[in-house]
Amino acid sequence: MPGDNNSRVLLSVTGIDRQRWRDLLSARRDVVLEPDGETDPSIRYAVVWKQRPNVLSKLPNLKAIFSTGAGVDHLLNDPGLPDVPIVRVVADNLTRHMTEYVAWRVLDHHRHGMLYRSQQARRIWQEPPQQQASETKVGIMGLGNLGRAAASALLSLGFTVNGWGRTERPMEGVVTFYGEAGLTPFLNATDILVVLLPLTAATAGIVDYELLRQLRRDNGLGGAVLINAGRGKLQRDADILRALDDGTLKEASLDVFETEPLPEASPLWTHPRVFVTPHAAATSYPEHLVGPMLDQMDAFDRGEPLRDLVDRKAGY
Ligand code: NDP
Ligand code: OXD
Repeated sequence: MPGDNNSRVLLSVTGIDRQRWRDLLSARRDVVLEPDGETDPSIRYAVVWKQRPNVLSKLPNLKAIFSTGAGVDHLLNDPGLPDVPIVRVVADNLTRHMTEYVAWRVLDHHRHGMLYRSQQARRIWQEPPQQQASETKVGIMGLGNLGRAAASALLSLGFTVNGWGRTERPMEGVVTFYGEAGLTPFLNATDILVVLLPLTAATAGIVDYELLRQLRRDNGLGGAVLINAGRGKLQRDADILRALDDGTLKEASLDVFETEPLPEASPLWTHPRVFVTPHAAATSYPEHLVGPMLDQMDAFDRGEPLRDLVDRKAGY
């Protein structure tokens, strides 16, 4: 509670609206932006996004860390990360936004949106053949919280959906593939690849030319499509450009990039068959997230277990 200096919350965030997070957290806890002195025993919880390196290492009474986002790659790379539980965001409104983004981009590629926009610019009245949703095979890499929600929306639109994960977690209506052995058959059965993986040691750079080459190109869409809303460092931007230019890929929708913001000089900005959004597929809004975060802190203080914990060994 505000005023109780023994349960302060450290807020260490960059690139998001720190003031909004601070105002909302302050309603129920004392919030500090910097630890006091060399070691600060008053801080019990930390709320972080791309935190200052080592800021978490000198908090002897820290009980848990809360990421303001679903992905925790920004956190796990911190050399001074203490050995306390890490909670990530699993929230309905964020999941719904991601589902909207995936459904929007899949439908746009399936319904030839890029072609129609370029035809409109040239006043061309021409209709390409349109296949049924069931004939378009969407493959979701990362069948976790976000991947599963996107899969069920796509199933309800009639698409054929494949999923790829690390461990066996079947889903009704989805053809599932797992691990290294399942990757090639998954890609070979996929027209539109949707990447919703976390960035870990095992997934960094996974979306390279070799992977894109394995997608189904000989299909009713006129080629393979990539949609990445996971993390930019999962992909090789240069390999995507090469694949687009030699016909390995027909089109791409990219929300994330190797370097963010996407550098002005990147050819991805102006490529006629690339749709760019600025890491905006599913933004974390503090108005939706702070209440449940504070409730979890209160519950943990009462001895109840934390939810949505990160598995540090797996890296997500
Ligand atoms: P989850 O942890 O719920 O799901 C991750 C999925 O990836 C799981 O299916 C997991 O497999 C799978 N996976 C992890 N490592 C591997 C691997 N080595 N090989 C195969 N599959 C693997 O995460 P969320 O669905 O909540 O979020 C996914 C990612 O989306 C986040 O980590 C974040 O990077 C990104 N994101 C992007 C946003 C944006 O605005 N662009 C917004 C929010 C999130 P298994 O099922 O076996 O565990
Ligand atoms: C997230 C993000 O991980 O916004 O939540 O990318």
